[in-house]
Amino acid sequence: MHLPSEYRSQMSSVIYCKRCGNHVIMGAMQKAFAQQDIDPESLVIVAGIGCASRVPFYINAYGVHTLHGRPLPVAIGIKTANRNLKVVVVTGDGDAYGIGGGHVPHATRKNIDLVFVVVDNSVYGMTGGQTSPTTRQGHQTSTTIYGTILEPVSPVFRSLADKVSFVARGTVEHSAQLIDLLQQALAHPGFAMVHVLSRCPTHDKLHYFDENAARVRDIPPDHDRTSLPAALNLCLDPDHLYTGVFHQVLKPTYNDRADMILAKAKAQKGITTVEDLVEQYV
Ligand SMILES: Cc1ncc(C[n+]2csc(CCOP(=O)(O)OP(=O)(O)O)c2C)c(N)n1
Ligand code: SF4
Ligand SMILES: [Mg+2]
Repeated sequence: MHLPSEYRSQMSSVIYCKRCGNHVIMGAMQKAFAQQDIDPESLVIVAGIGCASRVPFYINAYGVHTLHGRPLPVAIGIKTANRNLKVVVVTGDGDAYGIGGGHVPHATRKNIDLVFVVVDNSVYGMTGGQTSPTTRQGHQTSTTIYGTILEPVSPVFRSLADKVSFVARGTVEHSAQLIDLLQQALAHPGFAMVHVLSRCPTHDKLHYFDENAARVRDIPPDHDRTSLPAALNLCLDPDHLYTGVFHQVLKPTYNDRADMILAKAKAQKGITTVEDLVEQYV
């Protein structure tokens, strides 16, 4: 059995500002890893660029700090190369849905077995609080001083539309629930998206979550998480901002399907060894 402290890296100084949501997220991840008894030797944290994406520096596990918006393709490569690894992507709202937005639907439709933690503080925190894809319409940011014009992207809605096999939302204000959601995501065999409503107190004084705290509700216990229409209804409810597991179904992962195709090809071509395969091309 592992302890949460075993997942703390040797890096002495954490760059996060006071009250930053990333402190809560890191603590929740360490507790979830411990409760799922994940060996740090078999854990890989993959991140892009941004404040949220610095998490791999502070977790005692293998860590890959990739390019801005590129954690998903790197994570897919890692999981495909070594299926024994537990792969967790930590990304920001800008990293995931701005520069990295093109990668998301291709990763989700593969149902690759990894956890995708989207830390949504609704701004580009690291670079000074610019508007991000999830900034709500009318919100003031450092680049939209009269309010953001565009409608925001909804990470939960997009995931449901892409039929992601596990979709959940938590917040940094409800750490016990967040630990539970991360544990469920880690245990899920397939692509598991956890949208975390976070905060950037340095650059976003009027945070969406604070303004909407009264609308936050736990998903009702009788919600049928296997029903996509029921999940969409909860997500689109104008009066409530739901937290919990919206959707979960079991379906073959990318690696499962690759194995099936490989078995079929081997059977049809009579290939049983690597030598048989090479023989076909010489
Ligand atoms: C190719 C490229 N473009 C732009 C940047 C500058 N940049 C660094 S972090 C960032 C935004 C990160 O926002 P988000 O993903 O929401 O993370 P947060 O800092 O809010 O946690 C940007 C634009 C970069 N590092 N690389
Ligand atoms: S700038 Fe914002 S997101 Fe970045 S560490 Fe500070 S509070 Fe956190
Ligand atoms: Mg952000």
